[in-house]
Amino acid sequence: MTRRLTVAVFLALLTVVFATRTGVKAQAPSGSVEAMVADEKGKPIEDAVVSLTPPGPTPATPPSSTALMDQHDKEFVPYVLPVYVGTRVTFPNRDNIRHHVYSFSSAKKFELPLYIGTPAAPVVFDKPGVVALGCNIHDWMLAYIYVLTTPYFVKTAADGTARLEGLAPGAYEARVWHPRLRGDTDKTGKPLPLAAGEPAQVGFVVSLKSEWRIPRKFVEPYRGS
Ligand SMILES: [Cu+2]
Repeated sequence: MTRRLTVAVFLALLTVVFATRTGVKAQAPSGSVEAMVADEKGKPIEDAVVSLTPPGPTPATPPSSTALMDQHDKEFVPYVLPVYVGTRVTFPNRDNIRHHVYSFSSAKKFELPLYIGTPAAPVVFDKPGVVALGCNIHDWMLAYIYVLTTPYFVKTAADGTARLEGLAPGAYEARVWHPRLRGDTDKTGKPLPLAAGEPAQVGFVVSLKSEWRIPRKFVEPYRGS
């Protein structure tokens, strides 16, 4: 083979390799899911977490980004924060009074003693499960961090819907969780085959326990700060 021919063959091969790589990247097939969560009467349920367990292993590395659980106007924001196991969460206090955040939940027992501003170190949620948050000063403050074993999840909006995009096609299993879910999340599992193109649709009809929270209006006049 002449030198010129060798170079030509090499260049041609390189082009093929590049084209294939670029093509794969540009056309990587990805699937999406449209979820809907409602109660038995068809009323949409907000703050439900729909999660998808992939057919293969989930990424082992914890996410590098830090999630936020704010305290604003003496409430936790958001009310429900779903995170992938290993996620760091910071608890910035946007109020000009002190909060004392704690949890007694077995998935993460911790406390951030009275503070203003952002605590120096985030809290790492390294065990799956439900972590109920409270504040020692303001009894009505309540929120949940839901620690998942899959990075594929989404929270429903006020209309009960949620959309998850950019998933590799495959045979997933979908589940739903809500702080007041009656029953076990594991029993809500249903197969969800995902193909590229048209979004897959999944619906959950769930029953919620009635809510009991310490009414803020009765407590606040006496313990306002
Ligand atoms: Cu507080």
